[in-house]
Amino acid sequence: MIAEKTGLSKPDSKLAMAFMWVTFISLLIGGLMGLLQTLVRTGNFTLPFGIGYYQILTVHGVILGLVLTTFFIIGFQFALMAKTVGMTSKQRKYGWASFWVMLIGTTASAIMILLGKASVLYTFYAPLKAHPIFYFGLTLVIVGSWIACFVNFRQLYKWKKEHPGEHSPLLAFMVVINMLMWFICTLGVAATVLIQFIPWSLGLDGEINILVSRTLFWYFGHPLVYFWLLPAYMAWYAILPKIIGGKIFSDSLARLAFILFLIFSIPVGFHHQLLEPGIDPMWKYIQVVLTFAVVIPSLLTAFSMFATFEITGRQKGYTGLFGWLRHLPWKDVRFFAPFMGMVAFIPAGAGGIINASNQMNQVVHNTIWVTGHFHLTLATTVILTFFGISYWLVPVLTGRKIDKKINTLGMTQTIVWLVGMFFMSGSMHLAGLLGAPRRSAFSEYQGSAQAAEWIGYQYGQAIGGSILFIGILIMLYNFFYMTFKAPKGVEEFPIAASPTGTEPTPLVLENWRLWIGITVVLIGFAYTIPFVDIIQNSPPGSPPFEWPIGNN
Ligand code: HAS
Repeated sequence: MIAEKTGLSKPDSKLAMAFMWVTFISLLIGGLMGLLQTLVRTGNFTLPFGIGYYQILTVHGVILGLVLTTFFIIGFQFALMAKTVGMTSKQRKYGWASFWVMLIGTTASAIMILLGKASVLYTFYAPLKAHPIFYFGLTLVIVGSWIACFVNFRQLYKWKKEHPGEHSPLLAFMVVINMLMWFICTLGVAATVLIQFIPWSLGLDGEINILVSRTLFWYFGHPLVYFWLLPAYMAWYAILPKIIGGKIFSDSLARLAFILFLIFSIPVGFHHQLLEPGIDPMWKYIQVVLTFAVVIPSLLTAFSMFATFEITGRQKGYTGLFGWLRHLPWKDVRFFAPFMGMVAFIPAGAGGIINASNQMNQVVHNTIWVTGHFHLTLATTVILTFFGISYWLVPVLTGRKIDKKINTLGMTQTIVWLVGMFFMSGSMHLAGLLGAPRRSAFSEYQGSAQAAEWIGYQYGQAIGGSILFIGILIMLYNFFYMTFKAPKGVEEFPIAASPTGTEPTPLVLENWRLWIGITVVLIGFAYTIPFVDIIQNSPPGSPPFEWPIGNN
């Protein structure tokens, strides 16, 4: 009965729900660490039991930035694929294999961090060295995610064979683009972990080439941010229109935006390394130009969202320049949370463009401005959209319905989150402009006059962090309520229809060979010469640097 209306069978729901559990447990652990960090940075709080600042910073970054996101995304995408193109029992088995491999990897890495043997932050920059099990754990997380990639590829392939000449469902197309991008970019991080970090951490290799490791990391690190963003865009393009009572603005435009992400999101990693010596400035310049190219699909998305809202409003009879804004379902959390995420993306995206501009990057690089940037992009735009998705997805998976109580709590949670983030991310941006460094346990720098300018903002961060922690507690309550307490029933799996009477989507948009080919050529162009140069002109490698336990 439930399967008929939501289109998800019980076994499909169980699989996606397993990923949701890890997501929300991660939210609790990672969020608590974030709260502790902001308290330490006020200068008035010391961590108990010899726990180190960099230890909790690593837990925070790894659990929220890598674990929560990857589990939510893969679980959500499995649900989308099951709904749109179906999932065979064999594919589901592989889906479970991906879950367990990722979970074992996560647990192994988390144990090492908690034991104080991997306080290397989520970027695990060399020459900071972690226990080899930390790197093995990360490898398993990647391998598990690759299993999910191939399940998704297989699902679409099978559907296409059974529906010759038809366009793939938009959401399935988007999932496959995201997983293709993920697969290509994780090859970089897998290479540095397997070839450089693991032998080095086992003591088989005395030294590590730092620039090679960071270049391979950022080859992965920037597409990683779009791996987080694209599932939010899936919801914006194909789910929100249904929630507001409209249709997708343009199927072709949505597909084009996703293809542009595939092509342009990878050959841009140097914009994270603009201040690093050893990379030819010409290649940095080329990758900055490509970075500005990857802004285009986000601008297309902004245009498409405004068009969706306006067309739907006018169809409902709202007139005037901005009259159509009134039709939006402001009291429906499934719309309100992602919409506020969109609004936050306007300043967040502008911040990204500042970061990418070479001269301005000199001002903000390695300051807490960058931390402010990713709390606005990832922790506001993306996470608020993920929360918004959870308000219908979790009830769909548990066979319950979103009720008035959870809707009101969800609205409250969104507002608490926005207020908390306004203080925390706002303070980070401002302190960063005054030069306050990121990744630092210190607050007063032994009474330095310059650091005194930052203290007020550090209090602002602690106030924001505390409000955000309240937001986390509300969200966890909501998750438990939707899982165990909400009234039983059939919740809608909202997927919008494509517009009628428009030009058909061009077939070339599904020419996978063409798009993968262009992606590979562009990566080869942007990376081959500088990478060979980096290897040929390397300075001596570095021996490992390890934190003592209690790494304050
Ligand atoms: Fe970034 C650093 C550049 C987007 C995440 N970024 C980071 C780091 C993270 C991160 C985690 O070039 C730190 C990494 C570390 O640990 O060192 N970023 C960009 C650029 C974009 C960008 C150009 N970043 C993101 C997104 C992230 C993310 C998205 C996570 C999800 N970022 C950088 C650079 C650095 C960096 C440098 C390195 C800094 C350094 O020196 O270390 C672009 O993709 C942004 C484009 C976005 C837009 C906005 C479009 C707006 C839309 C909303 C429309 C609203 C509507 C509703 C319709 C152009 C789509 C409005 C309705 C109303 C009624 C108002």
